[in-house]
Amino acid sequence: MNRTYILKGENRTLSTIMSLAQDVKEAVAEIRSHDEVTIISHIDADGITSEAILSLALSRAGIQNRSVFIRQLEPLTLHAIPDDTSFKVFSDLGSGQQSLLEEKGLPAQDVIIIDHHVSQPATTRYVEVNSLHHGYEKLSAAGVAYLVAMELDNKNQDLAKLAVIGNVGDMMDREDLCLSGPAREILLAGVRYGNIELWERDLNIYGISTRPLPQALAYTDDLDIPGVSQDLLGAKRFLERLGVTPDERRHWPVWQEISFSDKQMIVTALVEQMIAFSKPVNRLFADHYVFSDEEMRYSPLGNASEYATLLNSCGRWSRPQLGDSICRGNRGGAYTEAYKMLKNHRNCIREVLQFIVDNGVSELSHILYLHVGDRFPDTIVGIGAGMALSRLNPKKPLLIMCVDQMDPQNTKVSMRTKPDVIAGGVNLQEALCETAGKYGGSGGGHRIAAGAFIPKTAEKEFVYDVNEAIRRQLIKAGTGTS
Ligand SMILES: [Mn+2]
Repeated sequence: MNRTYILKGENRTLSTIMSLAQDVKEAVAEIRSHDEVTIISHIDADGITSEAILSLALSRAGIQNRSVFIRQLEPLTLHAIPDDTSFKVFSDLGSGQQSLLEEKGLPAQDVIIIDHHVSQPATTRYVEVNSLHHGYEKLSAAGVAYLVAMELDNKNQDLAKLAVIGNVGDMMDREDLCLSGPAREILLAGVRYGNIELWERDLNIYGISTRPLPQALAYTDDLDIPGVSQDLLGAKRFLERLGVTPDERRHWPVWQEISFSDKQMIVTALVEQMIAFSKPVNRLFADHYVFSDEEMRYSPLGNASEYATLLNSCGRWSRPQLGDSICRGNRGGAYTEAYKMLKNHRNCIREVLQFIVDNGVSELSHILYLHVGDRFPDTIVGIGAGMALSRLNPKKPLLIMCVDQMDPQNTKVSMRTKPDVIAGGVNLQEALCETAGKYGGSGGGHRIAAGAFIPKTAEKEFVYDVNEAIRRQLIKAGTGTS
């Protein structure tokens, strides 16, 4: 709850992470032997930061490189991978689609995959540097990319900031409310370098740099504060009672500019309020990663989670290069453009969320589901689903379907759930992959958030089968009933 620069764990270094370090070392030796590299990366915040880290590190090492961003590695996007002699580095994608790389005719010696998604090996044995293979579930592709960059040259420590943004963008901090394991080591490297401030055990709200405090308090999904959560007027009254008020232009302060003593007062009042209503306070505190090197006030670049949202909005709206340009330090025109994307993105997510809340979801024994048709771009439906979770039955994963814009004969499926559901034995990635495969579709992702494409005609049975798959998972884990 203070601006602390915690350096605990200083005695542990990245080199203690032996097996992963070995893979990184071998990958870097391979990369070094090529003088022309193509980076193929994903369009979300983790993909964009991974690409920026790799590209900057390669350029600094004098290795010529170019980048290609793709929405998803699938048969339709394979053509984006250039048919040239350059060495191909896949980042934040590739592990789960190795058979496609094989189909594309890429030989094993021309490829390295830097990823953290579940691996689906093909006959061709591609080299992967994948954090999951070493038991790190909370290290995203940008984290692995940073390890690669540091192995190339330990002067790349400034890039830890981008790695933190990528990890936060992929929610690696959400379960524990802080980055942990190697991702935390990377964070601490950035703190030592000096472009990251660690605000430990601060208030767990989203939007500390740009969101007026009443909004931030009322609409943070993670919290359930009686009289404040989901109640903007209530949040304003709560703050006013404490003497925290808008200025003469009726602008409320943002959390980042509140004084330490006011922060303490607000947090104390929140704790009292929650305890009075017997609400658990275990998710009231979270670490924030603040970027004091960003000079603009009220800028979404001021902290890792808002920075990640800005990058996501560039990617989701087909401008990943714009996000990349921001990561490389460009501001000015690039920033103005990216900020416009962010505004648009936020409005659209709000609409998805409102649609879900207004229309309600259907409920099966083990999941909730909804079809949103073609109302929203399929790239943001999953984000809306994640945000809707806290307003629905938190015990059941949410499955949302929408029309696949690339091919309306297909349906895009997004599933999201909460950490305690995962702790109970649920694995969305497994459930979707296995069920989609049955209908000739494909899936991928993580235990807590996953997606799939299926033929439109299979929708109805698919939903029931996923419900079954989740039921089986719970039984297997001994936490479910038949
Ligand atoms: Mn990722």
